[in-house]
Amino acid sequence: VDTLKHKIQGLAEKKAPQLTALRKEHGGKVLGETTVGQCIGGMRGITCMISETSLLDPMEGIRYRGRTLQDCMDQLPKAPGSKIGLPEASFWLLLTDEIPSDAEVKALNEELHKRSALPESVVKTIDSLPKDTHPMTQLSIGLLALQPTSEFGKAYRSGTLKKNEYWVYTLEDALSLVAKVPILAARIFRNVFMEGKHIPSDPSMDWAGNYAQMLGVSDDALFKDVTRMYLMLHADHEAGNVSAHTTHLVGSALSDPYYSYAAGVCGLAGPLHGLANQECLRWLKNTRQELGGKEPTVEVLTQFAKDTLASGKVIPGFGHGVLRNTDPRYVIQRQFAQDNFPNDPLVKLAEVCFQAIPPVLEATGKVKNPWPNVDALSGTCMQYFGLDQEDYYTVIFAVSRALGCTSNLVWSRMMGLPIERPKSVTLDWLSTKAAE
Ligand code: FAM
Repeated sequence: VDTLKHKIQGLAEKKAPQLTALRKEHGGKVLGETTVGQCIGGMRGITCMISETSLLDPMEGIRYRGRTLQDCMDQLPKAPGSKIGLPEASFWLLLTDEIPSDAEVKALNEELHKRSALPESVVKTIDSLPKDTHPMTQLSIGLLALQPTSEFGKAYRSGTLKKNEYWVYTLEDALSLVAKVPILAARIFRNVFMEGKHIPSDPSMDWAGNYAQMLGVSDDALFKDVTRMYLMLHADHEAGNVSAHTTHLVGSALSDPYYSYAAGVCGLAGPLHGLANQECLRWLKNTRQELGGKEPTVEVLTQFAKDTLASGKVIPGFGHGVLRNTDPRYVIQRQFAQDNFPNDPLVKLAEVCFQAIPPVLEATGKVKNPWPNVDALSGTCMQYFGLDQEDYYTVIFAVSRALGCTSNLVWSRMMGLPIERPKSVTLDWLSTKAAE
């Protein structure tokens, strides 16, 4: 942890003059105007937040500290025999702006294993939940049940915590939360879908490989790789999406990382955000069922897509609030599926969807991004290995997004970002303004 702290501290010292100059000399610089449409339309596109960990380009997709996801796949350390950049290595990158060495990732994994045990009280809370409680609800409850272990919370209550140390205690909680979230998530899976038969954590395994092993759905080494890929690709996506923004907002009140990320998980549970991967697999499986044994053709899928829109529903897995191109997270998952299981029926169906759905969405004239997003293939890859419990998919997303959300909390505290307080207005106020 000391190496990690030292690197974060060093990066902060390097960035400090830039932050000070922006605060002191450029505070009045206008970045753009806010329109009535943005006020009513979900603040879309309003430039008003800082996040150092990642930046989203509408055409190119996300960059983690300036690296594309393909850079991360190529450059991040990998597990033995694997081609996938490790997610815990991306966590190090998000925190330090450095690609970690194999030795640094090994040390990080050892540190995470040391912090991974769940307190008995948390195990009892999770095991007591009704089995039909949605896995995302269980995860959020589990994170709140962990809140009493918060180092930040304890230090803050002690009254001795100095402002320039907030980031240190936030990092402590970030490491412990990231260490525990796969263990918690695997316990929920085994409780709900495998009669509570648990697989122990394996300290010899990497973070994501251990999670895959604890889910216990497949001994295929590729399942560990698809989990590693999934957890690296979903880690961070700028700070304005619902889960990242919620975590950041709650953290801005100095609620500790457990409160903050439990709130972020509640946002991720929304059908228009993280739950879309579950909805997308459902849509594909329903479509396959209605097709009977018939080969999916572009024509047939075009009609299915039109029927979905006509029923007033969205087509999950397509579209995005910021992206205006095919999501690179989709492109990398698609390559993995084509390389490893191109003939899986749902993979083949998803391929036809990729051809059929964008033109249908484009034809509506209102969809700003008709292309597939991160959710269009994620469930399909997981079900190939037997993880076909759709209700669980967003939990896997949440395990990954803990990396980006908690590294952002560390940097928000490091930069001394204050409590967030945007202004709301009434319709009458807006109408008066509009009439000016
Ligand atoms: N299917 C049907 N209609 C869609 C659509 C889709 N995939 N994507 C956008 N639209 C509609 C949208 O509902 C809106 O219609 P109304 O004006 O009638 O309300 C119109 O097109 C304009 O929307 P937009 O500006 O293009 O998109 P938004 O920025 O409002 O919304 C999404 C972005 C992601 C919420 C939207 O594309 C959507 O609902 N997609 C389907 C659900 C999904 O896949 N969500 C996961 C997104 C993913 F990135 C994630 O966060 N995991």
